[in-house]
Amino acid sequence: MKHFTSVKDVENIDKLVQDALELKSDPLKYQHLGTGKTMGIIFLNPSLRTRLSTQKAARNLGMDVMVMNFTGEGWNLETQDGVIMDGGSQEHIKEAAAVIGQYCDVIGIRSFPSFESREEDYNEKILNDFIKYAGCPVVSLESATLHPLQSLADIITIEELKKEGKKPKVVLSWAPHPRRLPQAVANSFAQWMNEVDVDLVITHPEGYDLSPEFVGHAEVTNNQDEALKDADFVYVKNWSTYEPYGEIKSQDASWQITKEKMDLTNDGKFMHCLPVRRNVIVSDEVLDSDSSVVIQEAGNREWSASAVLKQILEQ
Ligand code: AN0
Ligand code: CP
Repeated sequence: MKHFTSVKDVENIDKLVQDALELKSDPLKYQHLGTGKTMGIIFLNPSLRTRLSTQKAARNLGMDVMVMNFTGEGWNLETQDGVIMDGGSQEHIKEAAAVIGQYCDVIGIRSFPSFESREEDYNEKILNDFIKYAGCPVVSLESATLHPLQSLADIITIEELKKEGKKPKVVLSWAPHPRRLPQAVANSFAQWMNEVDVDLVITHPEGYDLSPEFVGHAEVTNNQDEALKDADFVYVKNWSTYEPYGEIKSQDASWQITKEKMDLTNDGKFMHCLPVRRNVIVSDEVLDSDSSVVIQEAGNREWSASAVLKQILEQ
């Protein structure tokens, strides 16, 4: 694997999941692969899980790690080409990415959408500029439109929990949130689920359709109760609208995941990437119950990052 920005960079998902599970059972087995190498982990936005799990994964593979928050610590980055830089930005992404590439063998970058233009966000300008100018492998730590390390951890979790001999029914459900959130986690989950052997249903209020390129062959319904019937996994996430771009059209509290909703499922597991707002997205009762697997899912972030970094280091 050269770069890791979406499921399209993965040659064989089963092999990647098997690598992750092998590393989970023997975390230091491939420590020799990264000895003498350095990973740079760059954040343009906040993070808990990605920041810690990626560092841990890189260290387990023998790499040295440098973490840098650009907000407040780095120079303000200019991302537009051909601009006169007489405003608030001190450094262009061309130099910044190239310089980081001088110190690193692998770079991880988190960069949320700006929501200024859908075209710009969906063109993944910042991620692609890092790939273009850094001159080393680049791993997305959540980009404007996708969060592949999260989706891989989600697949690992489903693999660990699915019932023997039954194709799992997986429901991706929208839930309300007071802030405008990216579509990245939902896009990415749908994109990966389209590539594995599950029945995928996506449910959201009217007006929240995701980009068709990520919905793929999923069944889509505006009836959440109908979607939840017999679900084995309930993957919950808020996102803002794709069309028109980046709006909050609904705060309908009836979409919150409660015990009554989980009772519609086939003893389904509640999944969420975290961070999650309690009693907005999901009730305490569900999040604190045995049906919630969010901690196992977050734990698997270490193994998704480990498997990806292993395959990059093996190149
Ligand atoms: C971010 C999002 O929705 O993309 C990060 C999730 C991993 N969530 C928030 O900003 C709350
Ligand atoms: N799920 C996830 O990516 O969490 P962080 O934003 O805390 O890294």
